[in-house]
Amino acid sequence: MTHTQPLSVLERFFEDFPQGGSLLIVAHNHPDPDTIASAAALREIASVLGKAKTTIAYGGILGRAENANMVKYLKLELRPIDEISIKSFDRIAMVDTQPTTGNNDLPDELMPDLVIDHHSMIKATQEVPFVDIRLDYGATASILSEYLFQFDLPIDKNLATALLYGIKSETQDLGREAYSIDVEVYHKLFPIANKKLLSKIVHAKVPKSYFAFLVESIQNAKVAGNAVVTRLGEVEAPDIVPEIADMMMRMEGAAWALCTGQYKNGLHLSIRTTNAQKDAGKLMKRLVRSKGKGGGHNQIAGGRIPVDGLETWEIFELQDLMEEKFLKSIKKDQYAKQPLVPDEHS
Ligand SMILES: [Mn+2]
Repeated sequence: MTHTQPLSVLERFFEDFPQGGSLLIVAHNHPDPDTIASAAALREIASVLGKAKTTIAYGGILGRAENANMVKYLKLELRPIDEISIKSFDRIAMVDTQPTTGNNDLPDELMPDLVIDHHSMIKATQEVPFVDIRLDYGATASILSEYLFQFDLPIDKNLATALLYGIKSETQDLGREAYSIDVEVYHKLFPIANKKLLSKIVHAKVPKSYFAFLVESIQNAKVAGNAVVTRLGEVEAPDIVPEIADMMMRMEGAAWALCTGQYKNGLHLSIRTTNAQKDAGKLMKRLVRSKGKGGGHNQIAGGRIPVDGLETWEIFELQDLMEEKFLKSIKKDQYAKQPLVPDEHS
Protein backbone atom coordinates (compact mmCIF):
# COMPACT_ATOMS: atom_id res chain seq x y z
CA MET A 1 0.00 0.00 0.00
CA THR A 2 1.29 3.43 -0.83
CA HIS A 3 0.91 6.11 1.80
CA THR A 4 -0.47 8.63 -0.63
CA GLN A 5 -3.72 6.66 -0.80
CA PRO A 6 -6.36 7.17 1.85
CA LEU A 7 -6.69 4.23 4.24
CA SER A 8 -9.21 1.62 3.24
CA VAL A 9 -12.27 0.92 5.37
CA LEU A 10 -10.73 -2.28 6.72
CA GLU A 11 -7.46 -0.55 7.62
CA ARG A 12 -9.38 2.09 9.55
CA PHE A 13 -11.58 -0.56 11.19
CA PHE A 14 -8.57 -2.49 12.45
CA GLU A 15 -6.74 0.68 13.55
CA ASP A 16 -9.68 1.23 15.85
CA PHE A 17 -9.83 -2.47 16.84
CA PRO A 18 -8.73 -3.52 20.36
CA GLN A 19 -5.74 -5.72 19.40
CA GLY A 20 -6.34 -9.29 20.50
CA GLY A 21 -10.02 -8.56 21.01
CA SER A 22 -12.96 -10.62 19.84
CA LEU A 23 -14.82 -10.18 16.57
CA LEU A 24 -18.18 -11.66 15.65
CA ILE A 25 -18.76 -12.01 11.91
CA VAL A 26 -22.41 -12.36 10.99
CA ALA A 27 -23.26 -14.09 7.72
CA HIS A 28 -26.73 -13.88 6.22
CA ASN A 29 -29.41 -16.43 7.05
CA HIS A 30 -29.35 -19.79 5.28
CA PRO A 31 -25.84 -18.82 4.24
CA ASP A 32 -24.81 -19.09 0.60
CA PRO A 33 -21.23 -19.54 -0.67
CA ASP A 34 -20.70 -15.78 -1.08
CA THR A 35 -21.46 -14.90 2.53
CA ILE A 36 -19.60 -17.99 3.83
CA ALA A 37 -16.44 -17.27 1.82
CA SER A 38 -16.56 -13.57 2.71
CA ALA A 39 -16.78 -14.38 6.41
CA ALA A 40 -13.85 -16.83 6.15
CA ALA A 41 -11.72 -14.21 4.38
CA LEU A 42 -12.58 -11.52 6.92
CA ARG A 43 -11.58 -13.94 9.69
CA GLU A 44 -8.18 -14.34 8.03
CA ILE A 45 -7.71 -10.59 7.67
CA ALA A 46 -8.85 -10.04 11.27
CA SER A 47 -6.37 -12.55 12.64
CA VAL A 48 -3.48 -10.69 11.00
CA LEU A 49 -4.57 -7.04 11.23
CA GLY A 50 -6.32 -7.23 14.60
CA LYS A 51 -4.90 -10.39 16.20
CA ALA A 52 -8.60 -11.00 16.65
CA LYS A 53 -10.34 -14.05 18.08
CA THR A 54 -13.09 -14.52 15.55
CA THR A 55 -16.38 -16.37 15.48
CA ILE A 56 -18.50 -16.70 12.35
CA ALA A 57 -22.20 -17.00 13.04
CA TYR A 58 -25.28 -17.51 10.88
CA GLY A 59 -29.03 -17.78 11.27
CA GLY A 60 -31.29 -20.36 9.69
CA ILE A 61 -29.76 -23.52 8.28
CA LEU A 62 -27.05 -24.62 5.91
CA GLY A 63 -29.45 -26.16 3.45
CA ARG A 64 -27.96 -26.83 0.02
CA ALA A 65 -25.74 -29.88 -0.20
CA GLU A 66 -23.11 -27.81 -2.03
CA ASN A 67 -22.96 -25.29 0.81
CA ALA A 68 -22.81 -27.94 3.52
CA ASN A 69 -20.02 -29.66 1.57
CA MET A 70 -18.18 -26.38 1.20
CA VAL A 71 -18.17 -25.84 4.96
CA LYS A 72 -17.23 -29.46 5.66
CA TYR A 73 -14.45 -29.99 3.10
CA LEU A 74 -12.89 -26.57 3.54
CA LYS A 75 -13.11 -26.82 7.34
CA LEU A 76 -14.78 -23.44 7.67
CA GLU A 77 -16.08 -23.21 11.19
CA LEU A 78 -19.52 -21.65 11.33
CA ARG A 79 -21.74 -21.49 14.38
CA PRO A 80 -25.50 -21.04 14.71
CA ILE A 81 -26.01 -17.50 16.02
CA ASP A 82 -28.48 -18.61 18.69
CA GLU A 83 -25.72 -20.62 20.39
CA ILE A 84 -23.61 -17.51 20.81
CA SER A 85 -23.52 -14.77 23.41
CA ILE A 86 -23.50 -11.84 20.97
CA LYS A 87 -22.94 -9.19 23.61
CA SER A 88 -19.64 -10.77 24.72
CA PHE A 89 -17.87 -9.62 21.53
CA ASP A 90 -15.78 -6.45 21.28
CA ARG A 91 -16.86 -5.79 17.69
CA ILE A 92 -19.47 -7.10 15.26
CA ALA A 93 -19.04 -7.31 11.49
CA MET A 94 -21.60 -8.21 8.84
CA VAL A 95 -20.80 -9.62 5.42
CA ASP A 96 -23.04 -9.82 2.33
CA THR A 97 -25.98 -8.47 4.35
CA GLN A 98 -27.00 -5.33 6.24
CA PRO A 99 -28.69 -4.55 9.56
CA THR A 100 -32.51 -4.82 9.83
CA THR A 101 -32.89 -6.34 6.35
CA GLY A 102 -34.53 -9.43 7.81
CA ASN A 103 -32.03 -11.77 6.18
CA ASN A 104 -29.69 -12.00 9.16
CA ASP A 105 -30.36 -12.81 12.80
CA LEU A 106 -28.44 -10.01 14.48
CA PRO A 107 -31.12 -8.45 16.73
CA ASP A 108 -32.31 -5.16 15.17
CA GLU A 109 -31.35 -3.15 18.26
CA LEU A 110 -27.71 -4.23 17.89
CA MET A 111 -25.79 -2.27 15.27
CA PRO A 112 -22.75 -3.88 13.68
CA ASP A 113 -19.47 -1.94 13.70
CA LEU A 114 -18.54 -2.99 10.18
CA VAL A 115 -20.56 -3.85 7.06
CA ILE A 116 -19.04 -5.26 3.87
CA ASP A 117 -21.58 -5.84 1.12
CA HIS A 118 -22.43 -5.51 -2.55
CA HIS A 119 -26.13 -4.72 -2.13
CA SER A 120 -27.45 -1.14 -2.16
CA MET A 121 -27.03 0.62 1.15
CA ILE A 122 -30.18 0.67 3.25
CA LYS A 123 -31.09 3.37 5.75
CA ALA A 124 -30.06 1.49 8.90
CA THR A 125 -26.53 1.04 7.55
CA GLN A 126 -26.00 4.82 7.71
CA GLU A 127 -25.59 4.34 11.49
CA VAL A 128 -22.74 1.85 11.03
CA PRO A 129 -19.30 3.42 11.62
CA PHE A 130 -17.34 1.34 9.08
CA VAL A 131 -19.07 0.58 5.78
CA ASP A 132 -17.61 -0.84 2.59
CA ILE A 133 -20.37 -1.30 0.02
CA ARG A 134 -19.42 -1.75 -3.61
CA LEU A 135 -22.21 -2.11 -6.12
CA ASP A 136 -19.91 -2.81 -9.05
CA TYR A 137 -18.76 -6.11 -7.53
CA GLY A 138 -20.64 -9.29 -8.44
CA ALA A 139 -19.85 -10.90 -5.11
CA THR A 140 -18.89 -9.77 -1.62
CA ALA A 141 -16.23 -12.49 -1.85
CA SER A 142 -14.57 -10.39 -4.60
CA ILE A 143 -14.32 -7.40 -2.25
CA LEU A 144 -12.66 -9.57 0.41
CA SER A 145 -10.40 -11.27 -2.14
CA GLU A 146 -9.19 -7.88 -3.33
CA TYR A 147 -8.37 -6.91 0.25
CA LEU A 148 -6.37 -10.12 0.75
CA PHE A 149 -4.33 -9.39 -2.39
CA GLN A 150 -3.98 -5.70 -1.50
CA PHE A 151 -2.69 -6.50 2.00
CA ASP A 152 -0.46 -9.21 0.52
CA LEU A 153 -1.81 -11.77 2.98
CA PRO A 154 -1.14 -15.46 2.46
CA ILE A 155 -4.23 -17.23 1.07
CA ASP A 156 -4.27 -20.94 1.80
CA LYS A 157 -5.81 -23.53 -0.51
CA ASN A 158 -9.02 -23.84 1.46
CA LEU A 159 -9.67 -20.11 1.65
CA ALA A 160 -8.88 -19.67 -2.06
CA THR A 161 -11.27 -22.52 -2.88
CA ALA A 162 -13.99 -20.97 -0.72
CA LEU A 163 -13.60 -17.54 -2.34
CA LEU A 164 -13.47 -19.02 -5.82
CA TYR A 165 -16.65 -20.99 -5.18
CA GLY A 166 -18.30 -17.94 -3.60
CA ILE A 167 -17.68 -15.86 -6.74
CA LYS A 168 -18.45 -18.74 -9.10
CA SER A 169 -21.83 -19.59 -7.60
CA GLU A 170 -22.92 -15.99 -7.00
CA THR A 171 -22.22 -15.02 -10.64
CA GLN A 172 -23.16 -18.36 -12.28
CA ASP A 173 -19.59 -18.94 -13.43
CA LEU A 174 -18.95 -15.24 -14.06
CA GLY A 175 -21.93 -15.02 -16.44
CA ARG A 176 -24.52 -13.26 -14.29
CA GLU A 177 -23.86 -9.79 -12.88
CA ALA A 178 -20.11 -10.35 -12.94
CA TYR A 179 -17.84 -7.34 -13.28
CA SER A 180 -14.21 -7.06 -14.38
CA ILE A 181 -13.00 -7.19 -10.76
CA ASP A 182 -14.76 -10.54 -10.26
CA VAL A 183 -12.99 -11.97 -13.30
CA GLU A 184 -9.68 -10.50 -12.15
CA VAL A 185 -9.69 -11.95 -8.62
CA TYR A 186 -11.13 -15.23 -9.93
CA HIS A 187 -8.04 -15.61 -12.12
CA LYS A 188 -5.75 -14.85 -9.19
CA LEU A 189 -7.51 -17.35 -6.91
CA PHE A 190 -7.72 -20.14 -9.47
CA PRO A 191 -4.09 -21.36 -9.33
CA ILE A 192 -4.22 -21.47 -5.50
CA ALA A 193 -7.60 -23.23 -5.17
CA ASN A 194 -7.98 -26.97 -4.73
CA LYS A 195 -9.79 -28.01 -7.92
CA LYS A 196 -10.52 -31.55 -6.72
CA LEU A 197 -12.32 -30.24 -3.65
CA LEU A 198 -14.09 -27.64 -5.76
CA SER A 199 -15.42 -30.39 -7.99
CA LYS A 200 -16.60 -32.36 -4.95
CA ILE A 201 -18.44 -29.29 -3.71
CA VAL A 202 -20.06 -28.47 -7.06
CA HIS A 203 -21.14 -32.08 -7.60
CA ALA A 204 -22.41 -32.67 -4.08
CA LYS A 205 -24.58 -35.69 -3.40
CA VAL A 206 -28.15 -34.79 -2.52
CA PRO A 207 -30.64 -36.60 -0.26
CA LYS A 208 -33.40 -38.65 -1.92
CA SER A 209 -35.97 -36.10 -0.74
CA TYR A 210 -34.35 -33.55 -3.08
CA PHE A 211 -35.78 -35.35 -6.10
CA ALA A 212 -39.29 -35.13 -4.69
CA PHE A 213 -38.94 -31.34 -4.54
CA LEU A 214 -37.74 -31.32 -8.14
CA VAL A 215 -40.81 -33.29 -9.25
CA GLU A 216 -43.12 -31.02 -7.27
CA SER A 217 -41.58 -27.85 -8.71
CA ILE A 218 -41.76 -29.15 -12.27
CA GLN A 219 -45.37 -30.29 -11.90
CA ASN A 220 -46.33 -26.90 -10.48
CA ALA A 221 -44.46 -24.87 -13.11
CA LYS A 222 -46.52 -22.65 -15.40
CA VAL A 223 -45.32 -20.66 -18.37
CA ALA A 224 -46.72 -17.25 -19.36
CA GLY A 225 -44.89 -15.75 -22.31
CA ASN A 226 -41.21 -15.65 -21.37
CA ALA A 227 -41.92 -16.09 -17.65
CA VAL A 228 -42.06 -19.24 -15.54
CA VAL A 229 -43.74 -19.37 -12.14
CA THR A 230 -43.65 -22.32 -9.80
CA ARG A 231 -44.10 -23.18 -6.17
CA LEU A 232 -43.26 -25.70 -3.49
CA GLY A 233 -45.24 -26.58 -0.39
CA GLU A 234 -43.23 -27.02 2.80
CA VAL A 235 -39.51 -27.37 2.18
CA GLU A 236 -36.69 -28.79 4.34
CA ALA A 237 -34.41 -25.84 3.66
CA PRO A 238 -35.36 -22.49 2.11
CA ASP A 239 -32.43 -22.32 -0.29
CA ILE A 240 -34.11 -24.88 -2.54
CA VAL A 241 -36.43 -21.98 -3.55
CA PRO A 242 -33.72 -19.94 -5.36
CA GLU A 243 -32.22 -23.17 -6.66
CA ILE A 244 -35.51 -24.05 -8.38
CA ALA A 245 -35.83 -20.49 -9.72
CA ASP A 246 -32.37 -20.91 -11.30
CA MET A 247 -33.42 -24.25 -12.75
CA MET A 248 -36.55 -22.73 -14.33
CA MET A 249 -34.38 -20.14 -16.08
CA ARG A 250 -32.86 -23.01 -18.04
CA MET A 251 -36.06 -23.27 -20.08
CA GLU A 252 -35.49 -22.04 -23.63
CA GLY A 253 -36.83 -18.51 -23.98
CA ALA A 254 -37.19 -17.93 -20.23
CA ALA A 255 -36.43 -14.35 -19.22
CA TRP A 256 -38.18 -14.37 -15.85
CA ALA A 257 -38.75 -16.91 -13.09
CA LEU A 258 -40.49 -16.83 -9.73
CA CYS A 259 -40.44 -19.65 -7.19
CA THR A 260 -42.12 -19.65 -3.78
CA GLY A 261 -42.03 -22.18 -0.96
CA GLN A 262 -42.81 -22.39 2.74
CA TYR A 263 -40.08 -22.91 5.31
CA LYS A 264 -41.21 -22.96 8.95
CA ASN A 265 -43.19 -19.75 9.56
CA GLY A 266 -42.19 -17.97 6.37
CA LEU A 267 -43.04 -18.02 2.68
CA HIS A 268 -39.76 -17.67 0.79
CA LEU A 269 -39.70 -16.06 -2.65
CA SER A 270 -37.07 -15.97 -5.32
CA ILE A 271 -36.98 -13.99 -8.58
CA ARG A 272 -34.56 -14.44 -11.48
CA THR A 273 -34.28 -12.52 -14.73
CA THR A 274 -31.88 -12.50 -17.66
CA ASN A 275 -32.74 -8.86 -18.28
CA ALA A 276 -29.84 -6.91 -16.80
CA GLN A 277 -31.70 -3.61 -17.34
CA LYS A 278 -34.39 -4.65 -14.84
CA ASP A 279 -34.21 -4.43 -11.09
CA ALA A 280 -35.31 -7.75 -9.60
CA GLY A 281 -34.57 -6.42 -6.10
CA LYS A 282 -37.03 -3.54 -6.53
CA LEU A 283 -39.62 -5.87 -8.03
CA MET A 284 -39.25 -8.20 -5.02
CA LYS A 285 -39.71 -5.28 -2.63
CA ARG A 286 -42.90 -4.35 -4.49
CA LEU A 287 -44.16 -7.95 -4.33
CA VAL A 288 -43.72 -8.46 -0.61
CA ARG A 289 -44.41 -4.78 0.18
CA SER A 290 -45.93 -4.41 3.65
CA LYS A 291 -46.30 -8.17 4.09
CA GLY A 292 -42.61 -9.07 4.48
CA LYS A 293 -39.08 -8.19 3.55
CA GLY A 294 -37.06 -8.62 0.41
CA GLY A 295 -34.29 -7.30 -1.77
CA GLY A 296 -31.58 -8.21 -4.20
CA HIS A 297 -29.76 -7.14 -7.33
CA ASN A 298 -30.75 -6.50 -10.96
CA GLN A 299 -31.06 -10.16 -11.91
CA ILE A 300 -31.56 -12.01 -8.63
CA ALA A 301 -33.74 -11.28 -5.63
CA GLY A 302 -35.12 -12.97 -2.56
CA GLY A 303 -37.83 -12.26 -0.04
CA ARG A 304 -39.73 -13.66 2.88
CA ILE A 305 -43.27 -13.15 4.15
CA PRO A 306 -44.17 -14.35 7.67
CA VAL A 307 -47.04 -16.84 7.57
CA ASP A 308 -47.47 -17.45 11.30
CA GLY A 309 -50.88 -18.91 12.04
CA LEU A 310 -51.94 -19.15 8.38
CA GLU A 311 -53.68 -22.31 7.22
CA THR A 312 -52.21 -24.30 4.35
CA TRP A 313 -54.90 -23.04 1.97
CA GLU A 314 -54.21 -19.45 2.99
CA ILE A 315 -50.53 -19.90 2.19
CA PHE A 316 -51.57 -21.41 -1.14
CA GLU A 317 -53.69 -18.32 -1.85
CA LEU A 318 -50.76 -16.10 -0.90
CA GLN A 319 -48.65 -17.99 -3.45
CA ASP A 320 -51.41 -17.44 -6.05
CA LEU A 321 -51.40 -13.73 -5.23
CA MET A 322 -47.60 -13.47 -5.49
CA GLU A 323 -47.61 -15.20 -8.87
CA GLU A 324 -50.37 -12.90 -10.16
CA LYS A 325 -48.62 -9.75 -8.89
CA PHE A 326 -45.33 -10.94 -10.37
CA LEU A 327 -46.81 -11.63 -13.82
CA LYS A 328 -48.68 -8.33 -13.74
CA SER A 329 -45.54 -6.38 -12.82
CA ILE A 330 -43.63 -7.80 -15.76
CA LYS A 331 -46.68 -7.49 -18.04
CA LYS A 332 -47.09 -11.19 -18.64
CA ASP A 333 -50.54 -11.38 -17.04
CA GLN A 334 -52.23 -11.18 -20.44
CA TYR A 335 -50.79 -14.58 -21.36
CA ALA A 336 -52.74 -17.70 -20.45
CA LYS A 337 -50.61 -19.76 -18.10
CA GLN A 338 -49.62 -23.10 -19.61
CA PRO A 339 -48.19 -26.00 -17.63
CA LEU A 340 -44.45 -26.35 -18.29
CA VAL A 341 -44.90 -30.10 -18.63
CA PRO A 342 -48.32 -31.09 -20.01
CA ASP A 343 -50.00 -33.80 -17.95
CA GLU A 344 -50.46 -36.61 -20.48
CA HIS A 345 -52.73 -38.62 -18.23
CA SER A 346 -55.56 -36.11 -18.00
MN1 LIG B 1 -23.63 -11.85 -2.33
